[in-house]
Amino acid sequence: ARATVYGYPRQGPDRELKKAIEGYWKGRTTADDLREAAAGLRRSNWRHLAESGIHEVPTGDFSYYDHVLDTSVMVGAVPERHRKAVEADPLDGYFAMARGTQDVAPLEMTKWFDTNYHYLVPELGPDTVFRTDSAHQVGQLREAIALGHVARPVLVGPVTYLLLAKPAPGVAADFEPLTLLDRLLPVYAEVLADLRAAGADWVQLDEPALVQDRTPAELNAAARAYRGLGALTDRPKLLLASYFDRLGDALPVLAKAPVDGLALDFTGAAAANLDALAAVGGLPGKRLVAGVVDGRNIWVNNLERSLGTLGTLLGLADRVDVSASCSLLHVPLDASAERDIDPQILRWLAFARQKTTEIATLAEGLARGTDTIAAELAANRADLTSRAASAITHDPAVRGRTAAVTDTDARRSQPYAERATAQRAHLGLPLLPTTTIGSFPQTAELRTARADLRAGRIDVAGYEERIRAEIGEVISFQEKAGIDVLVHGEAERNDMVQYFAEQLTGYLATQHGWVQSYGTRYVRPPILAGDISRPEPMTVRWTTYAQSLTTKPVKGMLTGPVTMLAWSFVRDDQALGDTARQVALALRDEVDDLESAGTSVIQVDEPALRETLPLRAADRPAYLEWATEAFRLSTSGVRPDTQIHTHMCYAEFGDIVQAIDDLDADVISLEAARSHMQVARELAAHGYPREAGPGVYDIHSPRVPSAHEAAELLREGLEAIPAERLWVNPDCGLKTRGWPEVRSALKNLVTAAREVRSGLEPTA
Ligand code: THG
Ligand code: ZN
Repeated sequence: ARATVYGYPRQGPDRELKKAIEGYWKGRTTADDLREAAAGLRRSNWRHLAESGIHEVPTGDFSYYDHVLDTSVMVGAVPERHRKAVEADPLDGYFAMARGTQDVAPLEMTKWFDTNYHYLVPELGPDTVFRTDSAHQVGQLREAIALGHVARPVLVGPVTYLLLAKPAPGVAADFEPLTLLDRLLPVYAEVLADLRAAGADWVQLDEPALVQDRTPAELNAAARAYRGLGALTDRPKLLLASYFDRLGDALPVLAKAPVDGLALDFTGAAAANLDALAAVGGLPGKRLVAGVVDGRNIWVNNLERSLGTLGTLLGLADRVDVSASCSLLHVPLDASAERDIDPQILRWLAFARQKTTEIATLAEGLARGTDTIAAELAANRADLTSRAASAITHDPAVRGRTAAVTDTDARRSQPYAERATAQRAHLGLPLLPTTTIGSFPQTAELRTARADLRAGRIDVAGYEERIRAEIGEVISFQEKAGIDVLVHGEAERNDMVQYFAEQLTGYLATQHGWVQSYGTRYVRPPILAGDISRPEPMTVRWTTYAQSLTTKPVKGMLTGPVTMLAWSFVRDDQALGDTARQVALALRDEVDDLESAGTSVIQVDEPALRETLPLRAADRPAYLEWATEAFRLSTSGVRPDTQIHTHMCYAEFGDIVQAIDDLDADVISLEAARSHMQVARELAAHGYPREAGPGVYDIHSPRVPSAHEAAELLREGLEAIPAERLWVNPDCGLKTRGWPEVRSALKNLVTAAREVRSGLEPTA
């Protein structure tokens, strides 16, 4: 058995790649500097892989920005608007496709399946002419071979590539990119021939799109694609890979394809691939790469269980190799770099480097017998036992409390209509009340203050003084601007998930656990390691300080339980719904404390509610059930006259309107400016009964909307939502914007609200 992986974190131990690329963008370094830095990172990644016992290393997975964008370049799918830039300079043209320029918009970006990685969406149409450019793939392969590695190029497969694409601008919205398959396959055939000529024995084609619900026509297209590629004579051996879920109906199709091997995920729900593979009679005469080490979580593998799976698989294929379930792109690089995590807990964690060692150990055990890895198995058993028996993962107080939760706990004490009356009387807001989503610009001074605190240049008291000063400015600006429901501005928070994770028991933050979100942007997802509790209030101090400065209501601001899970690494030893419930109860205490401290409006954001939706429709109702329950559990402990807000962004919400309704929040603010209030019409069509603030200021752009423009959007909103239930707010938080834009935009927004208000008949 051999050990392999499909991809590796690109950034380097100290995010050297981010620095190299951003330095090039700023004109501080040359293209050659960038190429050299990138080659150095690849060289060191391959060496690490080989030294930890990986026999076959991946190539082509390394990217300056995104591997789907690399695939678009490989097949010549450059949008018309970027062609000039690409012809003038391929590297700058590549970055123009990724980020846009002064004159042209970038490709759209969206989530890579249900991970937190974002890819650039290919734009295709009936006139797309594909053209082969195998330089990226061939270049990396040659480098690895020259360094003495056994290398396997990894490519996005043609079916997944087309299924991830969307119609180019100007192309009919119902155009199906998959209809281009027969034109695309010859390009893949040329790339395969080029890779073989460059020395590839095997090439991996990734088809994760086949783990989603697929129509018979789409499955037929996949079958046709691999019949075609399999029939080529001038080609390397083909390894057809899938991951992120079980294959379902696609498994028999792939098992029959005339390729030389399959790479299958056997972790989590994808463990169902095992029985499905047995049911089709296995893969006689073929290679099976078994993804038994979870490539998306950060927990040590259960080596004995994996060996059991591998043993079963030995009877089902000609040859069985060992891998992670998917590319290691989705986990941080190295747990041993963490200095602030309790050493006992650190032993439970496996980042990319630790996972490659696990894979190598499993391959060794499979090839030479488990005696050869007896020491590793004993250590692994001890780590698993320590985790299972730990007081951190089993807090009786938390367990007792979650077990005692009843349906009543997750329901407000009064129906919405009665709450709305009480809230109107309590808050006394005008028609079309104005508010913001929560954050105000994160200024250079705030970042400096945080850096000063970390470096010990200022103490906690000095830091908090700076935060209070900022809150004072934010409150005073909002009062002058005439906003009705104020916020404190979140000066004290960097990343909101990290901010709460740092204050909750059972949650770990990392120092170096960076994971690529998109391009050169990274996040450090915290780790839900144990049972979650809240030792003391987290936000009350800042909210009450802000409230002490004004007579207008100040909104309390929290991140909801579903988003806390979605943007963290979650436990694999209990159901997600159980973890969500623990987080929900901790947040519920915070909500109740805010209310007791005099906060009448409390917002609990759930921007990730839509993005965590399971890949397969059959799994969605159960998810939405626990997700909406967790939200209600966190917000239902308040009085009827306390107003609960929520906020969502980054997605289209048409298909989860029922779930939004089930949250039973009194007010929801949503991203809507770019889509001209589309979401307001979707809420109206559903009969959404509560208050809503579809955004009238697109904060993802530096453009400041005029008062007239905002008023036009408001009037569009009024066609769907009656004035008594319509709020006026931006699309999202303002932390990424600059103060000058924010000042003008919010003034215009208030002017628009007043203008539209004055044209309405007084109602109440
Ligand atoms: N927090 C967390 N996860 C997230 C988001 C978040 N996942 C989804 C979405 N939001 C991702 N969006 C971004 C936006 C900006 C950045 C990263 C992800 C970003 N990162 C800084 C960088 O790479 O330079 C580093 C930020 C830091 O220092 O913490 O700009 O909001 N958890
Ligand atoms: Zn938002």
